[in-house]
Amino acid sequence: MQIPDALPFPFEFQLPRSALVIIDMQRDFVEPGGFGESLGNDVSLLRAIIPSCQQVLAAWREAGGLVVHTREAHAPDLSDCPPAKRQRGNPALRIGDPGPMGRILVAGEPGNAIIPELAPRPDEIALDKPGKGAFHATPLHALLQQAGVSHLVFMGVTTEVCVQTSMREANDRGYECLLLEDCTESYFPQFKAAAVEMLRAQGAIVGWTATSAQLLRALA
Ligand code: TIU
Repeated sequence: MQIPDALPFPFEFQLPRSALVIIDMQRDFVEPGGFGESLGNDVSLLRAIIPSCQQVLAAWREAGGLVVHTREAHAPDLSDCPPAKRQRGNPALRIGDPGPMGRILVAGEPGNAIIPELAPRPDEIALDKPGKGAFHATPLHALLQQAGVSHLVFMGVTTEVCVQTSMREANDRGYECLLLEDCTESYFPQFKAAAVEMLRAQGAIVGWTATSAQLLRALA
């Protein structure tokens, strides 16, 4: 398969060796009352990508591709949350504090769940990750290696934080990475624009970008 109009040049992939990686589309970031809003952000911006993410997820499932969902989530005793991460800045709510949707960024709490629109199926990989990147302190690399995956298609939030970190981690581990531009969003549009440009700069130094329509054409 090929996305001929991917940037900065065509992206070639084989579905059996590819995975769709959906980063942190969880209530904490996408719905009011969660961690994202506690950092002072307008979460409505992020909700705008849900329909295009749903379309891609449906097409990827239909084609039989591997799907990975991640959640930024900590153990209830916060043993996997470095004090530096918990204490940084002056947020209204810190990781582990009780919020309107349960404890902020704690595994198993209502706010930590992936939004119902993109809920994982039982046969899909759903990973809790304590870091911004999906490879830090998770079995993701081992699971992908076991499945023979070499190419990753990314969606999710936020573009310049968890998505970009995960793509850089993946790139350093030898994966060919593609970001779907209209399936990722930031609380800061200028940060999204900059992240998209820098990832594909210098001859795809981190990876490629494409639109969901371009990927859907390749899958059709
Ligand atoms: N998932 C993710 O991006 N976590 C963040 O903390 N993002 C922010 O933009 N804060």
